[in-house]
Amino acid sequence: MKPLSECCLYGIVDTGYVTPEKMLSMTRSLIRGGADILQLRAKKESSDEILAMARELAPICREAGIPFILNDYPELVRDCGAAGAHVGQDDLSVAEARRLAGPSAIIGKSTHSLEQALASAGEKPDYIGFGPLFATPTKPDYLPIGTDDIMEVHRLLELPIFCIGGIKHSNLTGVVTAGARRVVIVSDLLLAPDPAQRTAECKALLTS
Ligand code: TZP
Ligand code: MG
Repeated sequence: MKPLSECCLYGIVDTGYVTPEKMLSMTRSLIRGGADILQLRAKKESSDEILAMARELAPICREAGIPFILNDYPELVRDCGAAGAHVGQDDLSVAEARRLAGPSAIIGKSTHSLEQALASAGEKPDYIGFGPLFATPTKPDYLPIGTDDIMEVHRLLELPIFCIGGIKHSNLTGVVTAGARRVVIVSDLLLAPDPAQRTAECKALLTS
């Protein structure tokens, strides 16, 4: 499986954008476009529904050699063969998520400010999300933090940092110039006319 250190483009298959019948084909499109790591994010579905979806997506990611991460539900990680789980500020602690998901699981944590990133790094997640940089309909209740702290968070922390929130192909060059090395992109990939192509275009901007 691709190590996190080699992951720069993180895609999220979000059921807020993808209908159930498109989940598998969307996952394959993002992989074809070069997504390095994928997450299943399903905010409205039950844990049984999430487990069923995850059991279908995990083998596709495993075959592609990329980590498959569950948003929340660390207790389902082993059951579905995911590589790990992602927890938010109001979810379980990193330690508790790791205990449930298993010692080799990847545990990621959302952070929404420089201060929170520094505090959360103390919990020893495998990576953090940092954002939302920009206002985004995918997470409408969060205040955007802008790009000013991106350089500083990278200077202060060693772990992989994925900038997130309102990042699109059209602003990605600016985000990279502001210091981002890794990004999560959700709606810009999922809503693109050709998600695989959009993924490839974003990947090119991150690896050139
Ligand atoms: N956490 C912070 S912003 C965000 C999450 C899950 C949503 C990012 O989605 P998009 O569509 O790439 O702005
Ligand atoms: Mg959560």
